[in-house]
Amino acid sequence: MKKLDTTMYFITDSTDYSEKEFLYRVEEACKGGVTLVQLREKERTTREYIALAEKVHDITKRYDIPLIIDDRVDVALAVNAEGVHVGQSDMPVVTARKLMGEDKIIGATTKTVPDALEAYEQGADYLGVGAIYPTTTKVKTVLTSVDTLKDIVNVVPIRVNAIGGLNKDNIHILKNTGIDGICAVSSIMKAENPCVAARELREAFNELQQD
Ligand code: TZP
Ligand code: MG
Repeated sequence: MKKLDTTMYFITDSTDYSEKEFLYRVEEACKGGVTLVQLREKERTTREYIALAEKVHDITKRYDIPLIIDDRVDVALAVNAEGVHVGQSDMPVVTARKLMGEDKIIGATTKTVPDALEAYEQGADYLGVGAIYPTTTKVKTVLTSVDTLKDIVNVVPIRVNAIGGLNKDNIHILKNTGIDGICAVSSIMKAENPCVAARELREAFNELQQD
């Protein structure tokens, strides 16, 4: 069985950090209880992406947290990461599944019900849906309404996470949407203390799920 808990899905952004500071922040987030880590690199060469992925994987393995590589099946395979995440302009889920095998985690970004259904049918294990709020992270995205998020949750049997501008003070908008977890970049990555930020965000989400 694949280990997959998307409750507190931390997506990295190494922009503006030295490698040492970046790896420190990733480890602090792991200590704070994130359940999944995605390495997201847009500017690095393949060689640099692999080198960094190996270092991040060394950390996540120590905390028994699956590592997902953004966009790149080759990099995921090269470092034996636990999974890959593909967007609408990346490799199709069905192709990623073929290359990665049944045991790896495959996630997809979807913003509409038809895209969500297609990703599910092609073998995705989870979906990321958003941006729910405007984001300061470098990404080509448009806002997705909470109603669309709910529609997606209702049509696919796989895990659905919300993404985009989420922090502990604004996730109340996700109450009763039926989502399985939240994805966050800045609110953990750029926090003064990523360990505390991860813990507080996870707790805020857990509370939202309870009452
Ligand atoms: N996809 C949709 S929004 C987003 C991605 C990768 C970025 C989310 O970053 P942040 O900093 O949590 O808003
Ligand atoms: Mg992508």
